[in-house]
Amino acid sequence: MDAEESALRVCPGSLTPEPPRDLIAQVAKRRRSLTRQQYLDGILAGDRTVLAQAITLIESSRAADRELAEQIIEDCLPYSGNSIRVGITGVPGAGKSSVIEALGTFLIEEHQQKIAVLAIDPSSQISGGSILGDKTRMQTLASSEMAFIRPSPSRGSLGGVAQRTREVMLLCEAAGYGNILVETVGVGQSEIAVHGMVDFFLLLMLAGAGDELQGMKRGVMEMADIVVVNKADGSNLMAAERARTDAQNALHYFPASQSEWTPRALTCSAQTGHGIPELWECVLEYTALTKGNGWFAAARRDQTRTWMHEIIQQGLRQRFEAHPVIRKRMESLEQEVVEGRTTSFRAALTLLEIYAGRE
Ligand SMILES: Nc1nc2c(ncn2[C@@H]2O[C@H](COP(=O)(O)OP(=O)(O)O)[C@@H](O)[C@H]2O)c(=O)[nH]1
Ligand SMILES: [Mg+2]
Repeated sequence: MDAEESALRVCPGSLTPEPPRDLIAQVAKRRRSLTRQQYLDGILAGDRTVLAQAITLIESSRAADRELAEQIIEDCLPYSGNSIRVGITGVPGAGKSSVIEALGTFLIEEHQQKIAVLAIDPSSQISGGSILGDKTRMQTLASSEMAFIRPSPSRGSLGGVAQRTREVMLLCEAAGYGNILVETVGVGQSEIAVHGMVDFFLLLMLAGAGDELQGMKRGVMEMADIVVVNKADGSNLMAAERARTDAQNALHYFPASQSEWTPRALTCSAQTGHGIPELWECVLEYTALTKGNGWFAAARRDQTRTWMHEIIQQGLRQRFEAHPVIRKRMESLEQEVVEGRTTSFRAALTLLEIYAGRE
């Protein structure tokens, strides 16, 4: 029994009258956390347990965890970037998780490549996470040594969740995952967040599910490098092919991308595996083209610049909202605005001046 264990086994009736609670907590904590170097070594060795622990630090709201997380990210940075980052969007039920399962299994079995699956799901804050749904859809991947699946953090704003996912992506790359798939639900801003962190963006659609609902009209299609109509199997085969032709026609209306890539429409079935190799072939073709013409690297540089500005904005907002005087004045000024005693502009300016220390 070592010193730590004996500390944990202090029992009533011993010389210590009270169980040393803080000592127990400290010991428990020390057992969990590794040193900065141990984290880096573990991640570089591809240790999934260490990787998962590091991600927990990234997602933690404790200042000390955050600080260690920043250090780990910094240490991993020189080893990151060597991957293909693919974003997958589509309405709930389109089959994103199933396609990821099929694609991931294909990559592992046919190409012996490692794959990491991350998710951004703002709705998980309400539903408590889509973890279960996803894990049951990804059974083969979940049990494979070559795959790492991490569901969406269930706390924080979309901006915060997106930032964490970007950081997680870097750690996964350092851990040797050459293929990163980021799944997002087809609602609102999350697609834009995912588009801003991946190299290749895939829109998964269903035949006959209503184009409007599926993002044709919401500009999501304009972001897509590939549109894939899923569930092209059984009696749905013809309908899927028609939907593919429609999507292909719709893609023609968008202006040519600077990447020189012409977006395509395909069909696939996560169930039969139809179209999965072709889908991946498309990703590889895109990568070869854009690495050749410089777009791949330029887009990533752009993303890191935008990311920096987003972190600044988030930080400013947090500091502003946490400022004690602002908190005090916010409510009364809001009231004045609502009652028409002052303008929104004047009230906002007053708060900004207070924050800048000029009032
Ligand atoms: N017939 C058929 N069903 C599928 C296919 N892909 C997914 N599904 C089913 O569609 C439902 C939703 O799939 P899921 O992967 O959870 O969709 P997600 O919400 O987009 O992640 C599940 O019941 C799947 O079994 C497919 O290719 N063919
Ligand atoms: Mg899913």
